[in-house]
Amino acid sequence: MSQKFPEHFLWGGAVAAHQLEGAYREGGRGLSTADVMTAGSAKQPRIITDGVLAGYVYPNHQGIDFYHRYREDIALFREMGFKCFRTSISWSRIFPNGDEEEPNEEGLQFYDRLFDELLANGIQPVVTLSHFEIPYHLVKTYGGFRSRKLIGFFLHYAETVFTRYRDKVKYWILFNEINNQTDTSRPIFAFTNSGILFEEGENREQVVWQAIHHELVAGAMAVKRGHEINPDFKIGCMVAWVPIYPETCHPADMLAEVDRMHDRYFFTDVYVRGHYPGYADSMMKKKGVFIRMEEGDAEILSEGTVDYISLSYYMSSVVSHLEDTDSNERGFTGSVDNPYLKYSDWGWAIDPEGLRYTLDTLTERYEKPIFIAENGFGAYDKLDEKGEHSYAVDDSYRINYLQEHIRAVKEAITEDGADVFGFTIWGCIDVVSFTTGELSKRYGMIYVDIDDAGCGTLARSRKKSFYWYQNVIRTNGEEV
Ligand code: BGP
Repeated sequence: MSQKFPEHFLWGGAVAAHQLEGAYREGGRGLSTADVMTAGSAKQPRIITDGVLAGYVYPNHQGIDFYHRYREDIALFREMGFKCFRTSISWSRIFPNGDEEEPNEEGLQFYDRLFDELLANGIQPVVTLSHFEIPYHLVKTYGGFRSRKLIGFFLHYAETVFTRYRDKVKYWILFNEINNQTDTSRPIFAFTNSGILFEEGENREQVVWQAIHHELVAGAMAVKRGHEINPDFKIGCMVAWVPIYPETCHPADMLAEVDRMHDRYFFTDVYVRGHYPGYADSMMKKKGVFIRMEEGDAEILSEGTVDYISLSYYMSSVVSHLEDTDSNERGFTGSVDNPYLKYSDWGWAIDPEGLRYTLDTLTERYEKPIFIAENGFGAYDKLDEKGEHSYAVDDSYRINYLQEHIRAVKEAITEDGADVFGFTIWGCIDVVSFTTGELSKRYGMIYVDIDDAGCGTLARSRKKSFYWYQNVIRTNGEEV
């Protein structure tokens, strides 16, 4: 087994349209779910307002103005040596309301320009169809994916962009972190995953899991249609992978871990194997859920299995059969402390071995190619005002985090036989944080001069990690 990363390993960076494009009302774009979420913080959850209201700060409206500055940013990605760049298409740029027949040509032209610029710089686009933003009209008129009608709207959108970019984009991702919404205690997840606003007193589990079924069907139909449009397409599912450890070796903790992991494995089981897993019935019963399936859904799932698994990895978490906590201090609701790990300022466990464990367990379960669509370290970066260095920020802490995680990926590949074909650092340029709406929760190797109130010059500057990652890519992971 080679001791190296594969020769054409796709090193790169990842972002999402709503977290950096800005220009939220330009080019014919319609309102999306991302546009009605206010700024928040590590302690203050974001508010979902009914439309865009005066007196609130909506950080996604401006993002970092990538819509107008993408050429400058792509030049910086090229300088780092990116082989690929993961972003998403803003669905409401293509279908402003989401239920139109005809697409918005201006929106299609923006992504033509963006993908052309990437390809001209030797960078492969990796494109997510739905990354936490659904046309707001679909939320207000149909209730988002709680309505089965969204399957048709999503498929029409997918067909449109698959056809338009069939010769520019090879790698596609369906729904970003489709599993987040299983945590129904945090409404932001159902809203951004499925465009669902919970109603007073309704059974949230029932609503969410029915929407999940619609998304699984829509995703499988999109995979099948995508392969008809271009047989070379590689289309993947995407799950937020937070491996769960049992708090002790008590057998009940182990069973609690198996139970909690079903909220992750369920998605890859369906998307990779093409059918609901054996534990689905008892899992749904325990949640008080009854999935309404239609004639033909089972076939659709079996005919639309994905080409690869993509995932985000930031942290691991711990479950105990004793603790019925619903605190999400540890990043994920119901997690308890791991005394062997350190935590970020946002309570996310720092666990590079957890990434190797994740890649190993997914490989052993599916033997499918894996793309690491997100891994990164959010931190309050400090500008080096004295200008003593060639870089604007000394983010050695981010380099350390990424070094350890890239080494874990290398071990999974070279020691454990994992077939990982790409790694994109989340927030390769500072963007709007999804969970908090902060710009000050920075992930980038590129610093952007903008603060949480949206004030700043938007000037870009290189951090220390910019030069570190440039060398990692240059040596194909030999020097990490
Ligand atoms: C994942 C999302 C990304 C990004 C990332 C970092 O959940 O897929 O869109 O937001 O987390 O999280 P945050 O931005 O909340 O710090």
